[in-house]
Amino acid sequence: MATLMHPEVVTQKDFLPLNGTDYVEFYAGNARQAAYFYRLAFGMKLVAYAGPETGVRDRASYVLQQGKIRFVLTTSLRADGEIAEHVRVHGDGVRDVALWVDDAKQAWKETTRRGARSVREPYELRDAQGVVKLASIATYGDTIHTFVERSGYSGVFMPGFRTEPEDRAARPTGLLYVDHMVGNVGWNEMNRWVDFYADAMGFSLYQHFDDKDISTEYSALMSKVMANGNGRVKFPINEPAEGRRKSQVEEYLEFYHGPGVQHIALATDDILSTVSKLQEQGVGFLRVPHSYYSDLEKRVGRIDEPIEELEKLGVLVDRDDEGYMLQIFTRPVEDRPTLFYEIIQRKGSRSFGKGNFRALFEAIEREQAERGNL
Ligand code: TYF
Ligand code: FE
Repeated sequence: MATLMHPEVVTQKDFLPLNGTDYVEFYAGNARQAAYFYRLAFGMKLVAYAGPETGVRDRASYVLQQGKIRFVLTTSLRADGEIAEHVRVHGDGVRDVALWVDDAKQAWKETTRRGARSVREPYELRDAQGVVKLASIATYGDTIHTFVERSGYSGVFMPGFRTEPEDRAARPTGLLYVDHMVGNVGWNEMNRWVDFYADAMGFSLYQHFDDKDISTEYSALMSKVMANGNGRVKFPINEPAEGRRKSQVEEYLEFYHGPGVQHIALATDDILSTVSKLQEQGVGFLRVPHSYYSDLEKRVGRIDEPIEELEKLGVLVDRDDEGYMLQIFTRPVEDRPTLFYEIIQRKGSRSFGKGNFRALFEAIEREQAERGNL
């Protein structure tokens, strides 16, 4: 059974108030080319840059933005060091899920006091546009959370970055904000990380799925969705479960060499338009069989979108007692079968697509089999 919790009934004071996701930082082997992919395929605009030209000697970082979504792509300019090592072990991947707070020092104090491991003590960056205060803690694998306090900072991103001229190459696709970001963790580690988000960060259980919700003929996983007090930040945590063959989470762990961010769900308010553009711009999506669409109306009832349009694009639909939602998943966006994206449009529903798990996971397994990893 999937269980739905209502965080707004919790009345205790939130010791870690979050305004939302501030940025997602990726470490990449070639950030300039990765940025080009996100600009032309996903439609994010290059807004800021830091590197040798701005006085940074060891790295280059590209800041991309669309709606409230902000990605930072960082590459190492050296053979060794934390960035190069991250890329050597994991390939390109998410290093930092940064969270926007009103008080970074307080966020760091409250979380480390409750058992979070500090990665960087509170510090400040300053330029003519003002000050940004930061501090970082560790989460699963080599992933971190940086707390970002922007107290009136008026620059485009952060001190140390130069503003880029209007990006005319980017091809916007209508993506608006990060809906959720999913972590894959190791065997039997889900509850440990659920406890971390509850104890150290004050999150609560929002929904959970057991291996019966999520098992296909072959493979299985378990998932719990943790959400912060105001529900703006949602982190599902997956672990592999024993099945007949290798689960998608195991494949991820093998190729990423440990826990890490599995998928980032990006919200749109017009999924048909967004997904059409993404497909025209070369983004590859998973496909489910025709039978999914012949059964759809029976399963979810009447919806605004024509079913032929949904089928043409491969968009999936799920309904709960509050409304419905539409979602679709990209293929992995790298050579390693690690990170992928979800495009999601919510029409009242808080679902994560439980009704689609079977069709979706079978589609993932067909691709796993093509890679020889099932
Ligand atoms: O975020 C979620 O929970 C949904 C479902 O490997 C999901 O998007 C869960 C695991 C997975 C792919 C999708
Ligand atoms: Fe998701």
